[in-house]
Amino acid sequence: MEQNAKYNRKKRILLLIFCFIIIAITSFIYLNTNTLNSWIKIIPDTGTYSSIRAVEITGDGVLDIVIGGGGKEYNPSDNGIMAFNGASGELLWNVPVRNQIVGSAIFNDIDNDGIKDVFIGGRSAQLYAISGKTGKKIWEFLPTEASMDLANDTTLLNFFNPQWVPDMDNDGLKDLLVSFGGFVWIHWTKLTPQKAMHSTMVRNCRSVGC
Ligand SMILES: [Ca+2]
Ligand SMILES: [Ca+2]
Repeated sequence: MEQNAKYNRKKRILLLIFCFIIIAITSFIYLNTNTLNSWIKIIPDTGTYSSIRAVEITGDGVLDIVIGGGGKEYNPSDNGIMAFNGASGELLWNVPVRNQIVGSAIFNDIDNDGIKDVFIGGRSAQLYAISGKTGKKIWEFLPTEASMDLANDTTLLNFFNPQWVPDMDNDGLKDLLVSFGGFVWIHWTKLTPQKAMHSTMVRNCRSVGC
């Protein structure tokens, strides 16, 4: 009898230890899975009409995030173009702009550092090539000048989403096709084909100067 009681007590202890191990393993997996797979990032005073695009920047095998943004229309912002670590949500770099970046990014490595670079456009004639690795500008279509009248100058329109086209100038790199237009102050009743001021541009991917 006494031996049976000892045996049952041993069985109960082993069962408790087994349950404890199962709970510990399950909790570890649950907590780590949730930590790795989700993050929330809030950028104060910044909004966006741009779509998220994924690209590898950090080299850890988890795609990172590039998105356009900005503040109020016609106001500069430090957060015109932002890159986030896809694994952690950490802000990798941000690019200041003179107005909102409403387009979405496309990618190609044009400085041959092994990291794809970012091509993105927005309001007030902004079109950029940005180093994916550092966030530094490689080129921009029209640098900011103090004399710019962003609200009333009908030549400072909006760049929308660029697309890749075959290499047009034989420099070994695909080139960019991008639409440009949209003067926001013109009333629709006064809109004629001549006043619509929409156009499409083909830009050199390596240098905007060509
Ligand atoms: Ca990554
Ligand atoms: Ca690059």
